[in-house]
Amino acid sequence: MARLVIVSNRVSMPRERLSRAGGLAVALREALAGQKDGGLWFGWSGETVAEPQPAPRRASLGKIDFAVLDLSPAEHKGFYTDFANSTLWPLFHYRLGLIDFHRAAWESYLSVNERFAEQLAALLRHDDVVWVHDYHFIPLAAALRRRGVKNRIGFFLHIPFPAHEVLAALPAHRQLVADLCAYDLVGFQTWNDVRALTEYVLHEVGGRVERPDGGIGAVRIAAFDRELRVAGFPISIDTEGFARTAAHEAEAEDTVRLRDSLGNRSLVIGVDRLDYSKGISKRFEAFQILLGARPEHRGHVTFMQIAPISRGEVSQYRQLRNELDGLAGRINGRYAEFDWMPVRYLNRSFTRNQLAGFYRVARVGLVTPLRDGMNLVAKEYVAAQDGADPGVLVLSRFAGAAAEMSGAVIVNPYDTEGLAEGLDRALTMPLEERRQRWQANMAVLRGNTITHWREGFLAALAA
Ligand code: GDG
Repeated sequence: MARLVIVSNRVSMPRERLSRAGGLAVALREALAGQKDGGLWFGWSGETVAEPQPAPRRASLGKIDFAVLDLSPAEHKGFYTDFANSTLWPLFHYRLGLIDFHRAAWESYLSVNERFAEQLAALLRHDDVVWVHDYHFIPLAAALRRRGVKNRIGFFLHIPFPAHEVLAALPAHRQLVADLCAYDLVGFQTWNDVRALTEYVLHEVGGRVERPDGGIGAVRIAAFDRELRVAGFPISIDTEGFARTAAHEAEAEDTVRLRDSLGNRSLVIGVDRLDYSKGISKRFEAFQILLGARPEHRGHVTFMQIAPISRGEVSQYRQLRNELDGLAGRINGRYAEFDWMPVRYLNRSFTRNQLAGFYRVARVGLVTPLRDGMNLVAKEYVAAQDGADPGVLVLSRFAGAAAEMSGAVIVNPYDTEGLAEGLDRALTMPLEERRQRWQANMAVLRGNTITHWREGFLAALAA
């Protein structure tokens, strides 16, 4: 087994508390620790300094080495805020109206990728297998290839890949896709994303696309003088681990406090980074419609939205925050009673264990992104349920998870009245149907855990 090198924007360094980290950080660390020849995790330190040192800062933990680079303030603005978060993020989430494209930001994105490639190339051994993550580093393989790197390099995109004509709104779309083709294997969350890239390659580039016999397995693409494979690898969670944590947390102090605070009201829960892709405003509106149209729910349902602040440096995120503050205030102002508050809106984060306990208390998990690569909250909510009396997942058709969660109540988040109906259906669903739906979802989650995802990708990369 060759050494595994993982590249991601944020590196979870040895000192960081994994209780606050996402399941992905844990899974990647496990992947590195599990390699016989050890692993290297390379990326941004998360720090911005006036004059970044050229060479990476190193650390190690058992068989894992860490190497991180700082960004300069200009790089932080150009590469990270303006290009990754204000151009690629909205574009890939189909929000053309929110894009703020500037050539200087694109140049900064490319030059940070060049700088990172330069430093990484110096650390690589000839038989390392490299696995690059997410939209911050699409051009990295091409930059490594320019430096003579011949290693196997795979890429996994955590967010959706947009349809041809949406992607074409990016002035640099052709170069971005050409750079993507420098990888040996490109993994997406869903086969819908795979289709989006193949359509682009066929119609925009005039490349070749070869689907495997029987339609299952990686698609082969030939374009920009390169051949590569593209496939769907739906990311998942540590299903049994999360289920155990939730069962254990059922009697933890905070879970009990939450349950006591509800009395015999049903809890609807939403947990998201405060991001416009998550459809939180539509969700608030739908809850308001539900209370208006179905007065029987008034006083009997509490909606708790946990939304830690994210990307506060981007103006659209600040606007969203103002909008949600207003919506929560208006709904509570209009419907609250002296002994019941319809919306509990919390701009703070909780530990994974606390969240697991909260999910378990909730009768409904409300996950309504306007577009989402996968959405792990949907999966965590399902895994956290008590199988004897499970809650219902209400899920947007635009989350990657919708392709797998056949037991969810599937909604279109743009249709707020339909969303309110879905919510009503979930709140009034009989026990037998809740159990059947939960079992269907849980069977999928047991058959596809984060370990399956990781091993599936690495096996395909090695093949
Ligand atoms: C990107 C893609 C894709 C949330 N609040 C707290 C907290 N969380 C955890 C959740 C979950 C994770 O963060 C969020 O994952 P999502 O998948 O829901 O969304 P993104 O952050 O947008 O992730 C997404 C994912 O990458 C993986 O490929 O699924 O589509 O957009 O695990 O539980 N965790 C803690 N406290 C919080 O308050 N500890």
